[in-house]
Amino acid sequence: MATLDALPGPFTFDPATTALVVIDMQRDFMEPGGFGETLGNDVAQLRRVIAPTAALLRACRAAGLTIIHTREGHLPDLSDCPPAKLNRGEPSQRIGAPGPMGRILIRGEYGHDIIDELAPADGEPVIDKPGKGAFYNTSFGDVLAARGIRSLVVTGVTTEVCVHTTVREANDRGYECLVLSDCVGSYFPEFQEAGLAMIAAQGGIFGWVAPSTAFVAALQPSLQRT
Ligand code: TIU
Repeated sequence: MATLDALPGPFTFDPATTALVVIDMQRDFMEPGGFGETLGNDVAQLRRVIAPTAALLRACRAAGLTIIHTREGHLPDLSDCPPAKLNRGEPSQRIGAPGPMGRILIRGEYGHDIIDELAPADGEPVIDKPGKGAFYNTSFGDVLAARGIRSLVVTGVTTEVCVHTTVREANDRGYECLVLSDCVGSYFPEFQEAGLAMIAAQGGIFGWVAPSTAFVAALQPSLQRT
């Protein structure tokens, strides 16, 4: 077992039953011309997440930790996109419309894939999800169960949308979730702060929060064993 200082208190985990989850680090959210920008967001807000997450991935791969990536997106015929999602708001381009990185938020398009800096390694599962949460209409729960995973170390974008939805879904299913504060990002600084505070408030109502350096330091003993 390993332990690190976190909010609201120490987070204890067994690396053998812990997975790093990297949520939706896709060009559609991170790069100009994608889904995030069509919603009116400044995608530059998310860039600071890339370097610490790349370092975290290196450490987790060296430690042999289970690593799972997710991508939000829809089938080319949009049959898995509810009208409530497709028609909401006044985006500059709707889901499925042609953009500079291919059709917006559509599986198989260049914009839908994960950014080069955080590309999945061979053998790391990539969960395609139609919603904000990683469990809804996906194999995520089965993948976790098959590997005996009990704890999730959660990273990715955006803090208050797909990260929060996934942590809430995971918490209700009995997983212990540690959210790494420097490896999650929001288009809104105030939502980043509130989103992290909401995880750890009330004695850890959804989970724990810590910087990635604290988690990597706690992994070091398992690195030395390998
Ligand atoms: N819009 C926004 O902040 N996020 C999303 O739509 N999806 C994810 O968070 N991945």
